Amino acid sequence: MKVSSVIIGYFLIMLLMAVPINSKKNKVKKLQEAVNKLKQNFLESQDQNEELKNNVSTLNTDFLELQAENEELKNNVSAFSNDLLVNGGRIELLENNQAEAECLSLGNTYVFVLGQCYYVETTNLFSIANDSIENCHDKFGPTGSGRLFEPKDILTNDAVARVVSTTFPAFDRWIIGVNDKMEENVWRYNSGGTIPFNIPWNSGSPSNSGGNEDCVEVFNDKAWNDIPCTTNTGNAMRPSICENAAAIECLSLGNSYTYVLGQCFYVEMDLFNYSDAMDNCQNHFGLNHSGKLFEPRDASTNDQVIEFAARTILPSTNQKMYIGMNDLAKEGTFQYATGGDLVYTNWHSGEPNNSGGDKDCAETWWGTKWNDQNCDGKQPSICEMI
Ligand SMILES: [Ca+2]
Ligand SMILES: [Ca+2]
Ligand SMILES: [Ca+2]
Ligand SMILES: [Ca+2]
Repeated sequence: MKVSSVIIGYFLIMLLMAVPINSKKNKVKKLQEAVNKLKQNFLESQDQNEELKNNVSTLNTDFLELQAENEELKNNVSAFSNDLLVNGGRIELLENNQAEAECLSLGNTYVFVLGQCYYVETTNLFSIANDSIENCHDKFGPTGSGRLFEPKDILTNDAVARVVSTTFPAFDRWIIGVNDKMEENVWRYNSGGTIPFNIPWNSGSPSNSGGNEDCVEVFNDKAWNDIPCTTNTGNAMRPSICENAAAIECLSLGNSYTYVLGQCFYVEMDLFNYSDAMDNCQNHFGLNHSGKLFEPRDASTNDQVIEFAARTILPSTNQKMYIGMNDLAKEGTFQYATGGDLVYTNWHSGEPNNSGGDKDCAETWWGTKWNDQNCDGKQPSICEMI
């Protein structure tokens, strides 16, 4: 009994001792595991760090590439701007060519100088400057917008004198539209306003010879001389130069204006609905004229004006512009906005179609063709002077 109880006691002791040993072993194992995990985390962190480094490096590369792209875009924009300038120049040339062709088509007594058309009177010679004034009236059409040449600046004076003298070399002096009738030696244009540049008087001029030299001629060397307006005693017979006051007035209003076949047109690039576009046209032709939406009455004017408008609103591609026709009064019957049946039409095929049942206002589209559109949309428009 005693031995067995000793043995049992021994086992008990061993058992008691074994528990803490196992517990220690577990702790060590757990520590080991924790260390392993830390190691693993460290390695993972290292990996992540490596990955981040790579990302940063990629970002740097991306950034450099973006910078390069940005630079390239800048260059493209600059090249595009240059293209626009070049095209702008071409467009101006084109306008000029059309105006010149229109001018020269009037006859061989017309010359085109610095964007303007001049009539040179070499058949009816005048000794009295006043007689030449009336002669100019109808030289640019029945509107009577012709007047004696009023050089607006010295450049125009010199260029016109040179071109006219070389085109008609049989003459060396030309009556122009300048006088000092109101006040002796205060020189004004016939249409009003004093001369805004230093007058290139010929040597000895103005002399007011005989007390009655109140009109002006320009010599072929571009210098001016005062001549009589109202007496012809021993006075030379002179040719004269006429200009188109309406064209000059129109083009002086700005770059969005064109003068086509005796009429002045304005391209409104701001966006208006049809009704506001009609109102807006009234206020764009100076103090002495009103305006209305463009009412095309012949193919030549229609095409030239719409093509000018399309070029004017470049680089915008919105080339749908209101023009002055609608069927607001009677569905299906288009009339001019200021009244009257159409005397000419240029509808695109299938138009006007009143699509959706609410298309009552005319617009340009597809080049010089027309389309019926609703009247509420805001878009550019074309105006004509009245
Ligand atoms: Ca005088
Ligand atoms: Ca004189
Ligand atoms: Ca309609
Ligand atoms: Ca339509």
